[in-house]
Amino acid sequence: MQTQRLRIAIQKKGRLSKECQELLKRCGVKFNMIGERLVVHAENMPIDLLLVRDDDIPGLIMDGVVDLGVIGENELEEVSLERMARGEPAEYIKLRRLDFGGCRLSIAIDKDTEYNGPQDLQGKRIATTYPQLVKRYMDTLGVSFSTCMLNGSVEVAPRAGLADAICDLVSTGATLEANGLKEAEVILRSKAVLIQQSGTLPNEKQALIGRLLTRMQGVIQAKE
Ligand code: PRT
Ligand code: ZN
Repeated sequence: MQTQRLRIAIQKKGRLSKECQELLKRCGVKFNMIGERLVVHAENMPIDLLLVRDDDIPGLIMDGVVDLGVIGENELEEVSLERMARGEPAEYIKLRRLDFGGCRLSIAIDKDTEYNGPQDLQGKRIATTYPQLVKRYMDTLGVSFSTCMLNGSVEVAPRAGLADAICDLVSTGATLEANGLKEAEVILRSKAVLIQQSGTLPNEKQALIGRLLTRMQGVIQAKE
């Protein structure tokens, strides 16, 4: 389905949504978020915003369904590895890193357990929502392990006896501390990024993306 309007997928509700909407507004895109709409039309530019779960954004870009998307690098890289493993298209163009959504993906263990390096993780079971990123990291270290896939409550897995360690997103570290865990390895430092589908877009769309990027540059620099 072709449309002349530029389609941008953003997170509907969550840690990236507020700052993402603010950034677009500062770039001069006028829109009104009302109700539970999936698509919101910009009032002053040929742009449609698609409000979705963040998990869906990489796939929408890689399948060429939307033109642009804003997504955390952690999610983007996990989906990309997952799709490559399945032989599905996993291409995208990273337009720019943004100044929000910062966090790290870390392996954490019981705070009272001594830790001397990755070898201490040998043969351990690691609970995570990011099995591909964990595997990539552990493979480069040559450390074998097993996973326990959890889409939520990852931090309680060791206490619940489901796993020996976890690999989850950390920002302040308060969640780890509250669960008696400590960071052992940082496997990825992530921020929100603006990505574009890898297909060739009509000239007008590409020109509009160019204008948005120029404005974004100004907006982000002004904040620094
Ligand atoms: O509903 P939807 O699927 O769209 O949202 P979601 O629940 O999957 O994602 P959401 O909104 O929680 O996070 C979206 C993105 O924000 C993530 O993919 C990251 O790129 C980024 N981000 C930045 C974070 C954090 N910081 C973060 N701290 N995502 C999650 N957390 C969680 C973490 O999982 C842990 O539970 O916060 C807790 C740790 O925080 P601290 O401060 O206690 O260390
Ligand atoms: Zn999600």
